[in-house]
Amino acid sequence: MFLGLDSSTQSLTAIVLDPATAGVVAECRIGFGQDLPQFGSPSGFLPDGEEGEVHANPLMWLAALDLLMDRLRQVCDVSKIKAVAGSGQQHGSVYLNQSFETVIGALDASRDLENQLVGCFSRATSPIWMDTSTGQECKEIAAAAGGDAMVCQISGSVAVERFTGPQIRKFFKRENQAYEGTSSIHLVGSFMASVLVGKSANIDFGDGAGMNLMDLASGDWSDVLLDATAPELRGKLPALASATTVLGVISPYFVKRYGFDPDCKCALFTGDNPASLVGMGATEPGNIVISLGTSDTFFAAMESAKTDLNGYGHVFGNPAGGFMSLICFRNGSLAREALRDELGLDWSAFEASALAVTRDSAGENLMLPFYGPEITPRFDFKRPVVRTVHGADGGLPASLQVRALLEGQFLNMRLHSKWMDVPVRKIRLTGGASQNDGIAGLVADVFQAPVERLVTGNSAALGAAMIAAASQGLEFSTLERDFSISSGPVIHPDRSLASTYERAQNRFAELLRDVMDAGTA
Ligand code: ADP
Ligand code: XUL
Repeated sequence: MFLGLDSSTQSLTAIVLDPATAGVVAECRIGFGQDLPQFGSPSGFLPDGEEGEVHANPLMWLAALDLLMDRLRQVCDVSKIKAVAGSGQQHGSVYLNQSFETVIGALDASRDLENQLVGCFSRATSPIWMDTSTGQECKEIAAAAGGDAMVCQISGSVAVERFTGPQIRKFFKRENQAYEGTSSIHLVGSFMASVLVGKSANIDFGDGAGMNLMDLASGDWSDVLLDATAPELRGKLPALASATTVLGVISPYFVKRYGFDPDCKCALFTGDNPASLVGMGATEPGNIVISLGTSDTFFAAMESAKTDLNGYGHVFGNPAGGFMSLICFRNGSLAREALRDELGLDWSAFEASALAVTRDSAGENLMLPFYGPEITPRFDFKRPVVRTVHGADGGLPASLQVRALLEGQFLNMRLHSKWMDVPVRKIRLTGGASQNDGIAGLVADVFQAPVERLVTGNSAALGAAMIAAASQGLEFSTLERDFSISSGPVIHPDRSLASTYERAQNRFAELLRDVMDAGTA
């Protein structure tokens, strides 16, 4: 059996699969808000950060790992697991002092991880992907490295606020002594992998490309970008490797405390999106994946590494080899939740609202669906902007507001994915919101493409388990055939709405331009 772990924004999930029976044997989830309320992070991060800062407590991820393992051993025989791999929310970084490697190399199975690692951090909290506070550092990095085009050409993305390099630079500038006392900097995923294997783990090409530090062409850290970011940085970063690299066997801590086989292998952790590409059966070009998690993402395997100079698109390593493109939208589930709560609905009423409205109202009422700063397009929105058919703000019945928000989200996605220049022939939908039929139907209509969902909901954890299996010699193509199985009927678009959404997209683009040009929202 193979175990995949996904350490994402709001939860830590495990999926165990058995290739012999092509079945998922067990699935467990720890929700940071519900299961670990003592960390004061109802949505997985520390609320009320100033100036766009969004941080999380890395001790919470460790507490979740102990809790998850404890639950997992109650529902499956973990001694049969041959290999583990994982994924983490991308870009988030963990800053460690010199005691880290010693502590993880000699963990005491009678004490929990949180208490043993509490002294290993040179920075108490970890900036995560929602952080928009490093605009200045992005400018400085671009200037030092020879301009945006150069940063994009080397790393696959222009310098981006949430990416790790700009975050590291800000730490170096503001907390210089703590930066100097930092022996190693890990991504969320490589940090979790290090704890599992009991030594510092490599960063994989999928997650490494989300740092503005990796040279896509060589698969090594770029000296130009390292120098533009912070001094002595190479020595603090783990080496890069491909996701299926075997790091070693699982740490004795997990053998003694939870009953793992001492010979259980650990492969790398990649990013949640690259892992999801695997879980969705999309490692070969052809399927577009839309993931509706805390963030919404739009991604696909690429024939060749094409970059987006507008700065919205990214190129990451594909865990099965080659590259993938990705665009990330910050106002995903949290925006849907905000409107749901404003209207006093639950998800089924939200779904009913999206399904209830007639075709006549398709694309009529426009909403810029942003409840807070957005990264695609990059703008400090404060609240949604609504333009009804009558031109006035607000005043719409609940069902039309739900429709306008969802249409706005997918029109924005459609608009900003044009640079990829790939025909959207088929969409595979995943993430917490993908089970919502109202949402899935609107994705099909706005993109005018058939939508499929898969049997397994958490495609990142599934993909991670598949990477664990691939690290032991199984073929990705076989694993995708057996595990990336679509559930239920394909959702077909209403073709009569093609020109409606073409027009709506143009109107949406105009409204967006007007609001951004005016500089306020
Ligand atoms: P992440 O991996 O980023 O933690 P998930 O993919 O697990 O996120 O998605 C979690 C989100 O899914 C929740 O925040 C919630 O807003 C959303 N969600 C769950 N069920 C539904 C539903 N029926 N309709 C719409 N959204 C839903
Ligand atoms: C991708 C991104 C998010 C995180 C959290 O660039 O920032 O999707 O990976 O899921």
